[in-house]
Amino acid sequence: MNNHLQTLTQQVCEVARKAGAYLLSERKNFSEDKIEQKHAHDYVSYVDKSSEDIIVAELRAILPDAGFLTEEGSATHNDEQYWWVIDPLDGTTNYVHGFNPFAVCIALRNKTEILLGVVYEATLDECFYAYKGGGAYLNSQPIHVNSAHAIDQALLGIELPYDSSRYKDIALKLIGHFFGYAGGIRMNGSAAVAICNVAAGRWDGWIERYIGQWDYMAAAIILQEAGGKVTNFDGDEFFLNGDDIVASNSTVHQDLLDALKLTR
Ligand code: LIP
Repeated sequence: MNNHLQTLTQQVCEVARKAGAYLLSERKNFSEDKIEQKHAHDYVSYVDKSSEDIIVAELRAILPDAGFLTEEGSATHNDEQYWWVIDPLDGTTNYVHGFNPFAVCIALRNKTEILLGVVYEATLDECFYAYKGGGAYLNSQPIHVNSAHAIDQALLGIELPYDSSRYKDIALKLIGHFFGYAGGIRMNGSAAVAICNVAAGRWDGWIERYIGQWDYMAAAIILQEAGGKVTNFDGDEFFLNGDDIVASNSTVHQDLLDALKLTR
């Protein structure tokens, strides 16, 4: 199984790079009149949809029996044993503003676990990937969290989801709690790249709710394989079907969960 997963992961990296190259080339001609709004401040364009079409077609050829859960909903899953979880463009708001980062995210999961994940950040040509039991990598180099950082040294991502009405109070309390207490606070507009930043030891923790499985699934296994910890807001490690994620270098995980208790 591991040899198979390793080969499959390399094939998925190629698919993600292909979609990433498409995103980069389309950005040269992108203009605001091509944007549609899904909900308030939640954008989509033909670029997200075409990137998804490219990915779905390639993955169908690689694993014909697998189903799909995709952000733009162009393919579905029923009772398949395995299914792909795809965000064809994570960081859409960054993309439409000509800002970075943005990424292609592809994970393969079953009912109980994530088997592999690939996050390709096209602007820096950074391909993060992992498969179960195989370690985590950035462009073929092994990556690991920085578990030496305690909370007062920790660089934390406190991201702001589209759902401002439900999250505003939580976000303000988290920022109020960590500002001046943690080493620093950032937000970058891509859940997947943020979690990979933790996996690569650049950031030490990250929190967000009201996100899709496609936003975090691929990055979550990359972080786990890099020695980090991923749970939901209650600290439960079975987070796969939820919309709330706490990701960390392990060391600061309890600090993040404790801070979330203060928001209730
Ligand atoms: C977005 C992100 C962003 C997060 C949003 C959203 P999209 O994904 O990753 O960081 O704050 O809630 O999920 O829409 O760009 O794929």
